[in-house]
Amino acid sequence: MAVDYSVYLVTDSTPAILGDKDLISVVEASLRGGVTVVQYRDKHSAKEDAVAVAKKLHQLTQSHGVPLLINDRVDVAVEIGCEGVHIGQDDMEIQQARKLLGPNKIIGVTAGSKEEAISACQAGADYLGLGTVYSTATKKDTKSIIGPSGVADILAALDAAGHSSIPAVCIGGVNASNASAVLAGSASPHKALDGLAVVSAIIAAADPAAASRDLLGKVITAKIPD
Ligand code: TZP
Ligand code: MG
Repeated sequence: MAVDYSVYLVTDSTPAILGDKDLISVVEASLRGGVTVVQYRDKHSAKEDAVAVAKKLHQLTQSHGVPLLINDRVDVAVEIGCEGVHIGQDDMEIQQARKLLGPNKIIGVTAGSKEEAISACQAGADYLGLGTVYSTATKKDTKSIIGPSGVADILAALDAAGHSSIPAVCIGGVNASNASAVLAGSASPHKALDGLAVVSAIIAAADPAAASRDLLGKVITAKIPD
């Protein structure tokens, strides 16, 4: 499956970010605005509640032809049959997730260093989430803040190690105001980012459809060769 990683929405249902809005409506609006991947990230709900939300999200994403990935919870992804998972360095081993999901599902992995990025590629990751780019109130336990230049260093190392074809997005404090600078500043000579992953820039936005459209426009502009 060819996936467009241009604008990758990661969900958050905590009141500080979602406010009093409804997550399903916000995701629906973001899909209308053009997000290209949705990751359901929910650290708190019991499995049956997470499965119920994930099923609703999957109906929506399927109707827009967009993949739905589940953060951490491989069991939820297996149960609802969505397109894959996103796992961090402290979550399930990539090989174990692959065994549970099968060969055709998407496994994304967070990497904050060259070593983590290359070893995720070697273990069979389908794409990488690089970061944390900027410190963010959305995730306070981030290990390292690497900035766009840190992302560029990882992309260059991936290219040098023969992994130039792995898709990569970056995450952490990215929004419409810094999107163009992040995309430009994180590009290495032979490998650029495929897209931007955001939580609050869309979930906390007053108009999530407009926020998604705005980000997509910036990514498309950055991808047009000079
Ligand atoms: N992983 C690294 S930073 C982050 C995650 C899930 C949160 C990013 O949130 P925001 O609101 O886009 O800064
Ligand atoms: Mg995780």
